Amino acid sequence: VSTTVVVIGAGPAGMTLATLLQHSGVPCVVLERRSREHVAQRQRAGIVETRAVRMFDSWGLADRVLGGIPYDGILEIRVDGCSHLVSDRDGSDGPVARLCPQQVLVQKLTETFLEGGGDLRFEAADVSLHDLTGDRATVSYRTPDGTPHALACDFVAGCDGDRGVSRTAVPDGVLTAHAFDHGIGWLTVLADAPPPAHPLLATGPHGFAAHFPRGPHASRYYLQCPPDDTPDDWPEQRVWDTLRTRLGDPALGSGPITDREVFRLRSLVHDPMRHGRLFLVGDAAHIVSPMGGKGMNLALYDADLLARAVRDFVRDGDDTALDTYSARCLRRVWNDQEFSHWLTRTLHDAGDADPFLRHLALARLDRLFHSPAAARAFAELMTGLDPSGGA
Ligand code: RFL
Repeated sequence: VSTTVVVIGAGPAGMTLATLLQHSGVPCVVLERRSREHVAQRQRAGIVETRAVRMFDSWGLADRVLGGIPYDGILEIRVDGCSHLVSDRDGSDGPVARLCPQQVLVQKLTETFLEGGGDLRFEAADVSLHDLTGDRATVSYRTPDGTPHALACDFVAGCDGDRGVSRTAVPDGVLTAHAFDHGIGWLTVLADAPPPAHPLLATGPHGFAAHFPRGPHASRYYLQCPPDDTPDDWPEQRVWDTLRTRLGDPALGSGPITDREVFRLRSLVHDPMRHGRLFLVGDAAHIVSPMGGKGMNLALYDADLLARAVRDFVRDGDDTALDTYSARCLRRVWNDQEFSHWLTRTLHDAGDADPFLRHLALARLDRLFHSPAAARAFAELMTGLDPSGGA
């Protein structure tokens, strides 16, 4: 059996790529390790940024795959209990960002792909990649009953996240991993509790906290904590008490907690994002710490570039965009890594860092709140649009 592209992973990267390939008339097969139900309820990101909305719009797919409501672009930053509003409005025309939880985007992409006759195989076990530098690659896997299968293809898209198999199929020494550990832990909590008026980031002497909308009656919260804490260190009452203190809001509404985990803030970039017929897409190639909300949005950007590159090759025999895929993606990845790192440092240093670093961070925030030029630069980074006009 053969196809043009085997897509490994049915998360945001894989389902965006598969849907765009289908839209371009390029045959593909998606292999996903987990069940459809499992993938459809995995909650992480909450905002599809302006650039990504315009990307789907350029394919005529924005209304089909993006539920949710337009995001008014306002972000609240609370410093020592004092509120400041910043905006992502950068003066450009076109559709704006949407409040669209990651699982809703994945569900809608999956529906769109399947309704279009797409070939999506859930619960594919033991996926492995072969002949990545040969004339044709092969991807083998097993169905849930253990039956082995193999798919020959022109290209493999590794959309299987940071812990997938695609990247491990690349021989040692081919990829360089640039890794950074911020030395910061975050407790993240999902709760059926009232969302904030605007996404909210708060910093102060008690540390960092954040509150994001995740639907009309749901919220995600973040609390800075020692990186080695476990969720058991954070019983419900401690979570709500600490949020009320750090957000400076004694009246903060609570609700049943539906998920709670602790993770380390880390950043990782693999360079290049290609090996022979294998292209790495999204988290399989790079991890961005969650501050700034870039991880999922970068995955969508990679998928768009790869879909266009494969389409050019299949339709016109033009491999230029395949050859420049990695460099074009990485330019955007480093830009967003820098934004995420800047915001992470600024909001944590403005909290409980040593006094010199604290004053530097407060000066950066003061500039953001009072300089139109600084606010404009921030808006540009939030929308994700490329001011140089590049894709
Ligand atoms: P995913 O979402 O990890 O999907 C990978 C898919 O591949 C499957 N898979 C395999 N399939 C077949 N064979 C194998 N061997 C396989 N191994 C894995 C998996 O089951 C899965 O279905 O990667 P993708 O598509 O690249 O998407 C990346 C995003 O999920 C990620 O960047 C974001 O969630 C990051 N992120 C956020 N991004 C934002 O843009 N804004 C946010 O507000 C935001 N919040 C977050 C986040 C990540 C978080 N975590 C994970 C720490 C909040 C949190 C808590």
